[in-house]
Amino acid sequence: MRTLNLGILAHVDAGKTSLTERLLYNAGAIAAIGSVDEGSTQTDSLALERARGITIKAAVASFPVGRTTVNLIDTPGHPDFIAEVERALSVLDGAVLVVSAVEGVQPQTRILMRALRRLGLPALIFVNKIDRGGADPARVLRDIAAKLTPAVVAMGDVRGAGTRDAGFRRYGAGDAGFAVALADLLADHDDRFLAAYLADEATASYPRLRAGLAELTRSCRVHPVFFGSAITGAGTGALAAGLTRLLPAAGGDADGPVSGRVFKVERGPAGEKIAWVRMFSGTVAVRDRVRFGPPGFCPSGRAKVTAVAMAGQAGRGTPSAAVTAGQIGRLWGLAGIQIGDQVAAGPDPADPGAGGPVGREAAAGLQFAPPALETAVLPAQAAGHPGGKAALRLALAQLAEQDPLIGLRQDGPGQDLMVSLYGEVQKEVIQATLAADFGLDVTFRESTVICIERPVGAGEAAEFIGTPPNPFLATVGLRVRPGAVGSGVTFRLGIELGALPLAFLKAIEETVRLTLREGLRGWQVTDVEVTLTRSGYWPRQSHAHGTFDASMSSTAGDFRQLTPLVLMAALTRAGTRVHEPVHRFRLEVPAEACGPVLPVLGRLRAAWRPPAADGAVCLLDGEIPAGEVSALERLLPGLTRGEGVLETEFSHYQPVNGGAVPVRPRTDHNPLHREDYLRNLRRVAPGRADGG
Ligand SMILES: Nc1nc2c(ncn2[C@@H]2O[C@H](COP(=O)(O)OP(=O)(O)OP(=O)(O)O)[C@@H](O)[C@H]2O)c(=O)[nH]1
Ligand SMILES: [Mg+2]
Repeated sequence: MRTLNLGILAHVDAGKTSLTERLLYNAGAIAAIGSVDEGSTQTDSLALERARGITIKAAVASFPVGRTTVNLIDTPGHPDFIAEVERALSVLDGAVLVVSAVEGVQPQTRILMRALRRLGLPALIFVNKIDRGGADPARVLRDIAAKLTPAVVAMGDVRGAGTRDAGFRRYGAGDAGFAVALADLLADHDDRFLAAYLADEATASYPRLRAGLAELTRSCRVHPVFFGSAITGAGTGALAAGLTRLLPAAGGDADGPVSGRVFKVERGPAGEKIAWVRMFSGTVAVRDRVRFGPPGFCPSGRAKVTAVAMAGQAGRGTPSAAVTAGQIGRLWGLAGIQIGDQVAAGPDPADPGAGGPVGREAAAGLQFAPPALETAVLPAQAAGHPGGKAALRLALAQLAEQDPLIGLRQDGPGQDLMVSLYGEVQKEVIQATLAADFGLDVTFRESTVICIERPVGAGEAAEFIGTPPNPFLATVGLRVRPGAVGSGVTFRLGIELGALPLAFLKAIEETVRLTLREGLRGWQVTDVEVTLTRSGYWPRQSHAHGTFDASMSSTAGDFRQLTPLVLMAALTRAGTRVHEPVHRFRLEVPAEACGPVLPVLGRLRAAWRPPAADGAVCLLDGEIPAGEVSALERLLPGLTRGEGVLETEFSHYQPVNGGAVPVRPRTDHNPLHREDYLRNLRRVAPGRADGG
């Protein structure tokens, strides 16, 4: 059997979950078809999803199509849950992008299509809801070509659009128009075909054209468009056939080195951790020992797999089960594993980065913007229950396992529990989940925007072993300078590899990354290059007849403690500037509302291009600080009698206040400023300060 790991992506409510249910039913994987509206589908299985009728978590369902097992990942469409899509994208072979035949291309559709094309991920487009009143397949096809990509081809036509009897007819060899469209497409993308075709039109036999289309689809150069209805089932058979004919199957060597990627973590009935893994190479079986950790990092954990089940299998699977290259499976027994981790086996590689990240992230970093908001989660009954906060911290830590982007941390004078957010709906989901699963009542502070710090210039610092006041048995020198925009944190070696034991090197790099989570003003420092310029240690040694003596031998702990001090000193010399996220926006308002809207945009610090009139509609596009978007969303209905349509998407970071005015620090618990530097050295390790 071949395997196809398929994502279903779309704007909220386009019909992903309904389509998933229909495909499962068509394939005989379920006996009765469930409904989103009745809360009975396979993939919206959480109580909250059923109650609200929206997808919150990505869910996997499997079904056969001919000789292919399709592992389908149904993703949420609401932008607050984009992190779920992000994680799914890294394990897919192909995707179906669903577009509503009534609403057409929507803001999230464009964002998703851009991500698919950036990743080179092959995708079919399914125009759903042809049975609904107002469905206009021809208009939506034009919309797709204009707003998503011109490289599309309709795979059939629709009869009776907008009625319960709407049907889809697949084009075949007899449809001359289809053959011409395919020949044009191939000629556009394939010079050899064009030359042969010009010499002799008979080259374009129908099988040749179909084979050419499959090739262009697999290489993500063309997106075939199907039409249908998840509710009536129209067109869904043709789509299923298209999945196996047009999308590539999963590859990978089952006997190769073990390499997999965790894209979902959940808890079983007894609270046990279950990791969903996509295997890219090798095989993992029950009782295998595996190691795991973030991509490109040294492993953060090692454990024995206690049970394995295939994606479509119920329960824990059979004891002999294994998951192998190309497949998706569930692994039990890996207590410390996290979403995004890479799974490997065998001895540690000499170079922690060896092998590199697997999955689509290997080709490109994060596809979507990180959360732009943060808020404090407060236990509602904190006053009466001193244990309330501890219980809340535990519960939030469990939520963070399943969604690391919430970035749980403690902050501020009251050590509030802080989480990062995409939006207000995510807040409601966190609140409802804490109540239902943990019996915890919480409230939130008002969300505020998350900024970043970027270094302004270069700065260096060093501390030497055995040289007071350095109390640690370690020499660390670091240079900080600005990195390219979007490059994150780059760690470089300015010393010879081998000059320092690998464990110490790892300790320094990990500590550098950890320390940069809070810069001089408390925000994450990013787009920064950190170079290790000096290093030194005392080898393991003992007194004459004694055992290992920590007072004369360097340990990784020495490097972990010294690195933040040196790094913050270097960063202080470099200086940092606080940047806030900025969104691109596109606003459609009735022409007469344009006048009143502009001053409001100005107050919200937006910048825009001259408005364009399109009949009775005024189109505005420009940029607005992310922190002002929710205010605009609140004001818009009143300004436009409910007719304004706003699309926003992360664009870039800009210096707060143009960089002119110093920004209030985010927290007050980053004490490592230059004047405190030496004082801190003594304070952090008083025991060592004299003895070292
Ligand atoms: N008439 C009609 N309604 C549909 C069709 N597909 C979905 N719906 C309805 O559209 C609504 C949303 O469907 P879902 O399947 O939940 O959409 P989704 O894309 O999974 O939504 P999210 O996961 O929340 O983004 C439901 O009320 C469905 O019954 C269709 O083909 N025709
Ligand atoms: Mg859904």
